[in-house]
Amino acid sequence: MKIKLSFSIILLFMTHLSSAQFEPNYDEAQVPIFPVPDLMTTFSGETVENREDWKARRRPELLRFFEENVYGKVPGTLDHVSFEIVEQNKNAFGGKAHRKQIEVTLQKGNRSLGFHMLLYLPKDRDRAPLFLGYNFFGNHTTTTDPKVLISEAWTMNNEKLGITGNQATETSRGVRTNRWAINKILDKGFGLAVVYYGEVDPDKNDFSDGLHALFYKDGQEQPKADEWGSLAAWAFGLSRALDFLEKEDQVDASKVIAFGHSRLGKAALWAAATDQRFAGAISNNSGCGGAALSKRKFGETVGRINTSFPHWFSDNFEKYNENEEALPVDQHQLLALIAPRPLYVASAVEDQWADPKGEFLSAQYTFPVYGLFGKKGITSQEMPEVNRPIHNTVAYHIRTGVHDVTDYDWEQYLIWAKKFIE
Ligand code: GTR
Repeated sequence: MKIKLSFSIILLFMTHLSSAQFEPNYDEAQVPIFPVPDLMTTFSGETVENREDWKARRRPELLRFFEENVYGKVPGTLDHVSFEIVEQNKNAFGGKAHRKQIEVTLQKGNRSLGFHMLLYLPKDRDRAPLFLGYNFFGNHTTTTDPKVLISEAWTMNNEKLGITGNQATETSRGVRTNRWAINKILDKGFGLAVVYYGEVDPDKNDFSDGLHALFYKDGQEQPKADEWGSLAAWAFGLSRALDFLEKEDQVDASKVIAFGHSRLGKAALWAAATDQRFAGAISNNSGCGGAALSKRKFGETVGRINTSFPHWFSDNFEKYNENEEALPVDQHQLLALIAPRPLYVASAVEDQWADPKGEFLSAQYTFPVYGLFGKKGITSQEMPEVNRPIHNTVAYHIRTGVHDVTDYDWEQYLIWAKKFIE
């Protein structure tokens, strides 16, 4: 099928010049007019005619742009990756799951870094499809299972969750079970693998530790301007977790879905964009630098995110602080890098900081690329009603409530994954 779509969409809103630089805008009428960078026209102005064109020319140049100017390039290759099963039990979760805890060790020269993956696999399945995602406060927070190891890595303090002194303890076991519907996941025949993101790269503006330090040349103290920030490091970690899953007989490694919430949703999207072994991706409330369009400047903006979290993106991305107009790409082009694989973008009504409409439009704008592969994207530019999901190869929902991962979200992901991934 030959599809030619000239895709130049102008959003008809008023231009607004904000005097208060980092004041977030929450007024739709103040969203600027901007041309949406065309997915189907190369940087040199040529039209993408078919899927071969997309794969050979357009996809690589977009990927390169995001690598060099947004998330940052991985500066080299590892010398060695090894895996050790440090704990396992065939009767976990009331007998319905096989639990494995794996230490993944990454080596480069004489330096090494280890992180732990917690894996639950449905017992009644030979090779399960699986969700792989990071958690914010440690694997032991995702479940009340007393056998789950507590990370010794630096952890962000959180009084409410009982984490002080940057160290997780028994007190925080199970405090985030609400975000991981493990029973539902297992009951639907899926596995779940989780990793504490701080073991891959601590979430602080300090490049002396974590994955970055592993790759430094002698005397180097931080990544170069076009090299990786923390989001790209976390994405790289997901790929190394997938390296293990490919060796695990009980997992169908061709059906591993990268999942993430918020900053970890940004990381999941970048992982699926850079590593085509991922069968699909789920972005839960990922917002700015994730699924949301940057040029709308609604809620969190590029300048704001680079100021609050200077370590997340490459230094090159700072060129676009208060200067989104100059970006030759926008986040729908990140999402399109995942095509033709299934992609789910989810928002929450009260999560205006993440710009639900920008998340929806960005998912919607990917449809010409999915169309090239005969896959159905989102055809209507109207946002669906609240709690009325659209489940195509590209899926979207906006639910009631706040910035979070809820059972409702997981119920939708499972229905969709059964249809499009399993
Ligand atoms: C916010 C940040 C968002 C999002 C969120 C989260 O503070 O501004 O981009 O990543 O944190 O990860 O919870």
